Amino acid sequence: MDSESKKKLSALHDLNVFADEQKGYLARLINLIEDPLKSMRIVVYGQYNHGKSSFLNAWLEKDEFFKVSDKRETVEVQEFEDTEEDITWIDTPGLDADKADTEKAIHAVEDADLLIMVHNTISGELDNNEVKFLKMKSASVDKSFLLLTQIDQQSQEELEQVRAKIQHQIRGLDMRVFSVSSSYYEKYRETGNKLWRDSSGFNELVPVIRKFRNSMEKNRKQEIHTIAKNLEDILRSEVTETEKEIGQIKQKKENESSRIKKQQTELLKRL
Ligand SMILES: Nc1nc2c(ncn2[C@@H]2O[C@H](COP(=O)(O)OP(=O)(O)OP(=O)(O)O)[C@@H](O)[C@H]2O)c(=O)[nH]1
Ligand SMILES: [Mg+2]
Repeated sequence: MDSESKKKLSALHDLNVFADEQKGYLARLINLIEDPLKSMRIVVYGQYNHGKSSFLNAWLEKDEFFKVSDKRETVEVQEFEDTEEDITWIDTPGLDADKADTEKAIHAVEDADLLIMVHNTISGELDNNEVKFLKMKSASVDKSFLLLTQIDQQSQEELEQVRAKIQHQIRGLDMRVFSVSSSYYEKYRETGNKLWRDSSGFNELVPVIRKFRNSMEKNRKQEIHTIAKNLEDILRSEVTETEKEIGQIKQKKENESSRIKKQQTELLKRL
């Protein structure tokens, strides 16, 4: 993108026309046009302590690259670039624990090719904010899925019950749901016993991530098109609204000047 076009697009930010969410889409649009070939960005987000960083460490086979603890831990967005797969993985601070943390996570979510919401099944069904987030993010472009974590902490029966409740909560979203245990995957790494890997749920994720990566170029083109169309629609309706207001002001002015003229004629008659 040349600097003139970038200036024009950036200037849209200052128009006061777009709501915060749309400003996020605009930022994404600028990023996509500016650097269309950057590696696929997968953003892992969700509430704190649900297992985001643990999942990333296990998936990337890293020992504590992303810091893990049983309290609120990640407070900054952190990236890892997997150059072999050409994928950048992004860990985010937990949502809803702290306003600044939440904002950082939301900002990271804006520039994602694939969004993975992590939800710990031992906390039961999704809470209202998680549902709101999933609905918001799947409204424009289909690029997110739900990852249920820590399944090793529940019986198969309990897990089925939680899954059924969650499926009900996200009905109509056409969103894929996966269940994993990062602990089982770590056990596979420690022991080399493939049974742990099979129980971890990671196997099912591999083809999904690959598929996303292989269709990234097509997805990005579609995303550019969708965002541009949405923003254009907003701008057009803003123009129509402004034209209407100008028309009303003109009409008011005309009414006022004919009233003044009438008054003048009345006065002149009396002189
Ligand atoms: N049993 C079990 N425990 C897990 C699993 N995944 C994460 N945990 C534990 O859950 C706690 C939170 O894990 P984190 O990975 O730090 O969670 P997070 O979502 O990154 O949390 P924040 O960084 O605070 O947002 C830690 O005590 C982990 O050891 C899992 O698959 N099984
Ligand atoms: Mg973390």
